[in-house]
Amino acid sequence: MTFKSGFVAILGRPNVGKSTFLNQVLGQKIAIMSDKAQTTRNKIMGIYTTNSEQIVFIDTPGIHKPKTALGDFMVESAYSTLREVETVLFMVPADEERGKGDNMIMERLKAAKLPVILVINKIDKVHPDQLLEKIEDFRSQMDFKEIVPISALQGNNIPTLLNLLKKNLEEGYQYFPEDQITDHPERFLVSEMIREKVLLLTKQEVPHSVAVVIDSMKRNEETDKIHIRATIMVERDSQKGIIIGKKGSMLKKIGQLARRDIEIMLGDKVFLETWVKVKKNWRDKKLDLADFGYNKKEY
Ligand SMILES: Nc1nc2c(ncn2[C@@H]2O[C@H](COP(=O)(O)OP(=O)(O)OP(=O)(O)O)[C@@H](O)[C@H]2O)c(=O)[nH]1
Ligand SMILES: [Mg+2]
Repeated sequence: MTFKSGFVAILGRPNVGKSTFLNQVLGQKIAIMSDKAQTTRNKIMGIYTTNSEQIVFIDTPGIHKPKTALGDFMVESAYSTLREVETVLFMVPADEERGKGDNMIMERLKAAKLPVILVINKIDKVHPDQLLEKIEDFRSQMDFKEIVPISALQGNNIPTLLNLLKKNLEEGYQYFPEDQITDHPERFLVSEMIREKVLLLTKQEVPHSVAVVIDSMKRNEETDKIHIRATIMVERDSQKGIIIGKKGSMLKKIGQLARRDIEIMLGDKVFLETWVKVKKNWRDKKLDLADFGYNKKEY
């Protein structure tokens, strides 16, 4: 039997459910998710492997109008995937009107000349009639290879989409070993899980102002736990106060929730120590961006 493989990008505006979809496909959480826009900041590979095929999905930051150097990095890194894939999944939400953001993305997709599958997500939120209108509206804008409505959250129609992708794969290598699920090291996933809890528990500008850096991560022979020391970076003193909370209550909660996820991911007991540090306007400082994992060289 010949082996088939291919690279598939997941692109779209922020908050449409790209990372939720990736995690559903893999049956494992490798990309953090939240109800805040601009959750994903780095491209992240999700590798789906069976006996006869391998699909390398690339989850990308939501495409938006950038207001900071971090935003520039995110949007550029999303578009850069167009040079790395054979197929694009363009994801839009069923419960929102097509907007300028979608139109802008479609212009770039047309120029890339790649096969594009329109994935209409969150169908659990709309009436079927509304869905038909959406399909017609998008069909009039661009020549999609296919249009597939799904619910990434509930898993509806994901097998259909996967089968479609499999059918279109070409003969190719198994690029990654079958037990490899992502290209990022555990350290990255750990820092992301901590950031996810900050997104979950804070609002307004705070989620956008946070970066998480893992200072150290190693097994302690005495406790037989993985000891992790992480620093949560914020942009202002007031944000530091919010992250720490009354008598440290917020930081404690972030740590507890993150530790639970990290233990599941590592399959090991974890001791997590978190610190908070202010780095003024880091989102517009090239050196800080690189230090915090938003390095242009990486895409
Ligand atoms: N009702 C419903 N909610 C969904 C569905 N898929 C995702 N969501 C929710 O939409 C929000 C955004 O999901 P994410 O997966 O973080 O979205 P994203 O496109 O990766 O967002 P960015 O990383 O910011 O670009 C979360 O609150 C999800 O729970 C769906 O099929 N139905
Ligand atoms: Mg995401």
